Amino acid sequence: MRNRAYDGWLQYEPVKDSGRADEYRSWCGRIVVAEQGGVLDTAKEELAAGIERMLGKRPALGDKLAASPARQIVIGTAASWQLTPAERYAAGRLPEEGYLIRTETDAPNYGERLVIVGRTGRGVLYGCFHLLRLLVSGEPLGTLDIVESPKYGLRMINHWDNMDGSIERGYAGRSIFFDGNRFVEDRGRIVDYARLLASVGINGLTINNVNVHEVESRLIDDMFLGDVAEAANIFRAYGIRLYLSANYAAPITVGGLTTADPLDPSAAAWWKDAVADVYRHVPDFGGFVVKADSEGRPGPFTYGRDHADGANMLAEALAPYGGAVIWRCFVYDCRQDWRDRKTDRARAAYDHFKPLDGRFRDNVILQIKNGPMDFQVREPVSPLFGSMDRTRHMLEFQITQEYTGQQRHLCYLVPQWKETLDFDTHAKGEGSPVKSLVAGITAVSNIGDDANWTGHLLAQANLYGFGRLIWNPELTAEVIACEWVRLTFGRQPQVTVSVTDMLMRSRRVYENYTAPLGVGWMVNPGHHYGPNVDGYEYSVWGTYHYADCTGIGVDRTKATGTAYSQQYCEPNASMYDSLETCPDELLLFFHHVPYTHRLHSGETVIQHIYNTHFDGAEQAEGLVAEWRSLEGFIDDDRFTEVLERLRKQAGHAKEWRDIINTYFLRKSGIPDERGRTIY
Ligand code: GCV
Repeated sequence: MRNRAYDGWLQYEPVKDSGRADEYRSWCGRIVVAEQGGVLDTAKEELAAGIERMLGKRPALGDKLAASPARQIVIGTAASWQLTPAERYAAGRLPEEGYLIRTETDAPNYGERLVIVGRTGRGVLYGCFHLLRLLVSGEPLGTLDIVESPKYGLRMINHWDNMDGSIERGYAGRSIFFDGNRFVEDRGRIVDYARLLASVGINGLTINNVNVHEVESRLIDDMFLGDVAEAANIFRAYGIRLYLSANYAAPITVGGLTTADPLDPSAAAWWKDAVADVYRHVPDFGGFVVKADSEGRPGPFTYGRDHADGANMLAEALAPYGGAVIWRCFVYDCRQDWRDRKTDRARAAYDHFKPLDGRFRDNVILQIKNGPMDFQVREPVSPLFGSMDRTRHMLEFQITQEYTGQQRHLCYLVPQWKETLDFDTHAKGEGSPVKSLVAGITAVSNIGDDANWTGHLLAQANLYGFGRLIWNPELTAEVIACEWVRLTFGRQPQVTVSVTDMLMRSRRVYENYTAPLGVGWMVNPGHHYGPNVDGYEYSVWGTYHYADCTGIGVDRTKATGTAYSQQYCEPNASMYDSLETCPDELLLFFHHVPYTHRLHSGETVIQHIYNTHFDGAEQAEGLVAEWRSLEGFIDDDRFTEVLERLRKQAGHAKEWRDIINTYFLRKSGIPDERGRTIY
């Protein structure tokens, strides 16, 4: 039986409106593609298969225009002799991965055609997926004139999959790549995943965890390179380049050397040989993602060297092949002491990397998490963005919901990502948003081998939304949500309105019943699920909120705190530093205040905590009610599985509410103004 959840947003239901179906049939009877091989073959196949599902008939395929049918679809690049000279010219002028879709009715001798033209095969593939989206949306085809290209050249996904089949921070089953310390035999699921990613424009991917353990270190040697090459072939057909996470200490653990010192010629020579081997197997290999000197991973610090030395050694080995080193900036000292009020994890990435600006080779890209801490539901944007003029850097988001409900709670993350992209760093004066400063964007995947890929079916919206947003960061979170709902559940207005509304509200709901005012981290240590206000307060990882009987929050101001606020450019530095101007939602990230401190909203901090927690739990119930109103509009299987998750979320939100409220009532001794039950 067909599993709709598995098909994600590529449902391609039969077109119901008979007038529209007739119109589509008139255009979609034949696909002409003169070029062969690679991504173009995939584009042709995807288009033909999608049309067949929607119109019940597979289009004829050919390499020449035919006299009949009167209308046809023509796809190709500038090299295609079936396009008119003007179309080929236009194709050659498109950006690398751009495409145009046009209805052409007046070129003599060419007939009526719907053309999808790309500068490259990848562009054509993206254009075909776009046309399929138009068909699903019921758009007329008679006057199409669309030109599109992605904002960023690097649009990537990172997997934190281990070769034993487990996934670090995975909430949707096990790895689709690995099991039992080898690659899986059945690669069908990998192909289906590549389709989903390509359909939203992803063009790069790592398949293994940035914490590279023993077996995974060998992905770059003969033991696994054959399998790596096969995986790369699958992704290449969908325009996606394969990268690997590398173990900085591989010269020792894999190569048997005694050192991985970046300035020791033997280590550098070892990497050169290793890289040459990788390219023999995967000629278009993208490069390495490296987590070094972070959370116990090896790195150049062992040898008294810095991150530039380490990254440059790898970059030199990759440069001759056009490969890149993506070096992560998630570097901090995870052993903190609560007595030391100056050391601050939030400062760490900037303190480590800013002084190295200008020292990295051209093919090094620094990968910076959106916030200075670690993917909390609310934290400020990392001040590293825009701080390094002479270093290419990219942005890292987390689609997997480690701190945002682990795909058991609904939390649509696109609004959060948009806030990051739109944040004005002022690095080059007013009007320097993050989105204009980065060379690319990546995110940690949220999929596993669960039948619906993401555990919570509605979490598919985050994977879809990530791809769409980084293709075009000007799209609104709402437009993306709405698009996803229609593609996934069809175009019934009740469903579109309700599910879009649920998605759009969900992050605020989650934030309401979890950690208040940007303070973060009130979760159980280790697995990071469920409330535990002091979970990290009394742990060696020390990610503090400093709540006591008088107040709460981390003082990161210049005068009395860690001075983290000063890592931002003006006017952001002053805005965060001052109690008068710091936004409420980040107040406790930057300031330690008494519970009686009055927010800009007019509420006191303590009353805000009570109110948001009561509201959040109620709003979580509201999500259940809203979903229930869709019974009968959505097929039973998908309806029931989402309902189950939402019910559990509502129950868990109450637990959050009660634990947080009770904790702060007891700490502060200040009762709820509205006299509600706090245990
Ligand atoms: C892959 C957080 C997560 C870790 C993750 C790390 C990282 O600390 O909890 O599981 O490790 O981030 O991004 O490297």
